Amino acid sequence: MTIDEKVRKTLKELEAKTPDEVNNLFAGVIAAVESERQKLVTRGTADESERERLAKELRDRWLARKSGIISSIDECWLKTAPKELKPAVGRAFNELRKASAVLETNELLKAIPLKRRGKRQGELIFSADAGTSKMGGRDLTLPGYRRPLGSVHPVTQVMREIEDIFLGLGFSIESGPEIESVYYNFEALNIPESHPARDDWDTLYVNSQVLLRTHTSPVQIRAMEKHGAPLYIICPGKCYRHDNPDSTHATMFHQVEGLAVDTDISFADLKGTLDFFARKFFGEKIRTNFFPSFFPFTEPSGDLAISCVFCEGKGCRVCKESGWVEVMGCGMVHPEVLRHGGIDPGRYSGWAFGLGVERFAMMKYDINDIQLFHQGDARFLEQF
Ligand code: 2NL
Repeated sequence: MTIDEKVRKTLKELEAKTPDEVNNLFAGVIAAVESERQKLVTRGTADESERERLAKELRDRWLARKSGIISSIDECWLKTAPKELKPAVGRAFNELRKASAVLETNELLKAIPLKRRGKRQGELIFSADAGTSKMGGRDLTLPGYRRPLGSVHPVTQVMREIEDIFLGLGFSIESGPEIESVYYNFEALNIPESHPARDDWDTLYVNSQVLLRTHTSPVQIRAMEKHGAPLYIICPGKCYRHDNPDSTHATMFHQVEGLAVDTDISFADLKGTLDFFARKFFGEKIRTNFFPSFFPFTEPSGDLAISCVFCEGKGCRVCKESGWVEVMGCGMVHPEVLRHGGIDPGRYSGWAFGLGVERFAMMKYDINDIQLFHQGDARFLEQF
């Protein structure tokens, strides 16, 4: 029963029949006076007008001549008390009157502090049982701990650099799920079940139909389905392989794949675009070369090589004395793959490429171990 309900009942209804029971009842009321006052004093108010409003509100709730709690106690408890209880009720009522003098508006105004603060802070102080042992004496108004500013991860930096070059050429960025279906990761890309990439060794399976994508190509299939042709996109993101980790292999790595689909797209467009991209990324001094290669999703397929940045093409250990370093795979999109993306290969053609971001970062910054990117060692990361 709330205090407001109690004071509207008679002593008989409240089953207070002895002086002790009457005293207990009044003790409860005096405790309520003190607790409601304390709450307001601890909370404080944001400004004078709020202080006046809240002080008057509390004063009227208890002391208002007609409808206040004290006058209700007078009416319901004192006036209706049986003769034999009257002296006890009278004494207790006088005690209550004295105790509730702290609720006079002037007394409250003196006791309630002004606390200037934001809304959220006000809620915290109000709700966190301020001043009680629960708060453990903590000062919620102290500033937080400052942490040193970090830096953008080198893989993210390189990924953004690659994105910027293609955005400048009018490409859009697409992203998609890292947990993929066998269909989007393999079947739609013309990778038959017998292909070595379908082997358990290379792929992390969730179950027989669901896996962690081994490349970002499934995003490109999804984009073809969603937007149709013409389409100029790049797909950056995380990929996963069931590989033994070493200095050039990691279970998780990043890829950027690109796709251009339009009427009359030729291998010349691929060569021109990727040559432009490689010069922007590695510097205008480098030269590019395309070597024949094989991917099930492109025909013909190629590997793009750049002239070795260490020996400038003369031949060294890095380029295995060839003068060329392979940097990415590419090719003309296989007609079967266009069809899986819902695009008519009789009308449209396209080129595509795929590159490893960690590998690009290793070439750019002369890093010899891919594991360094994923170990989170600040001594390594703060160099970028
Ligand atoms: C590599 C090779 C490549 C592609 C990725 C692609 C995607 C679609 C259609 C056709 Cl939807 N091709 N992607 C094409 C050629 C090579 O990546 O070794 N990347 C690290």
